[in-house]
Amino acid sequence: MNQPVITAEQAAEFQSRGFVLGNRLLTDDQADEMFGIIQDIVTNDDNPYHKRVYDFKHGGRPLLHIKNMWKRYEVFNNLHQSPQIYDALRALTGLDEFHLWQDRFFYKPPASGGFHTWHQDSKYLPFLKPYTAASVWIALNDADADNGAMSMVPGSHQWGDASDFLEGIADHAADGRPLPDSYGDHKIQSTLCPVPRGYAHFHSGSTWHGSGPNWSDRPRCAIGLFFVGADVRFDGNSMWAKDYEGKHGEPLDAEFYPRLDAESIAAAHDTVWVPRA
Ligand SMILES: O=C(O)CCC(=O)C(=O)O
Repeated sequence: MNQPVITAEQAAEFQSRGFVLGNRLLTDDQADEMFGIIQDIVTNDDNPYHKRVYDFKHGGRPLLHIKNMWKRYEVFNNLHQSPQIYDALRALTGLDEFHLWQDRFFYKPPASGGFHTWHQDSKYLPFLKPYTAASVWIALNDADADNGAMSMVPGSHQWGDASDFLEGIADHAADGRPLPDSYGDHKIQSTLCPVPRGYAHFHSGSTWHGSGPNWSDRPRCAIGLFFVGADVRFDGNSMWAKDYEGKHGEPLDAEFYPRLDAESIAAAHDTVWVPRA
């Protein structure tokens, strides 16, 4: 599929709201193939990665995840090299060069699947400020209100580091409890973000978001790809730095964090690159 995942209108929406639903990225067959791989990992004891599944377990309900699927399976390795994702990132951020910081699947089992606390991704990113971070969240099943789609707070990407405030309301996602009316001078109004299977949803690293439990009899599975601008510098002093490769103050090493630029995308797909107008 080669249609753009993000149009100019969608890029403008991302810039003003901090998130946007993009267009279809994967065919149903591609989404099903990825879902099948993840479903096997989480349900099959004999799968080599089964024991490496982590559980956020917020409120005691499972929210299963593994990072760096790109290192384990070719289909996931191909995903972050998609020219559509690269084009979308350029349109959303105005940058031309990125690193994949990590990918991570998020799996909520039918009926028991748990919520994800309200948070900003930037809290967990060990980089010296300022930097640009944007995530692509690709639904591998239809995600909706019943099976735990994400919700986002429009405009919150412009409100700075709200970690302390968000910690106080993190568990509101457990039961759809409304958020407080305001944060400082800002009015808080969360919005549910359903994503059909195969579609890509984008959010900024600073956007407030969370997701509810899976009350349905369907699984809810997605693969999230977390990208940063290639000009980031690793913050070795961050409390989140310890599990990652990197030297304080240095750029990211493409061996551990694949680099996306015009050259890498053209090489991956043997296509002629058309620069942005
Ligand atoms: O899949 C979810 O419910 C949460 C994912 C998330 O927080 C993210 O992609 O940043």
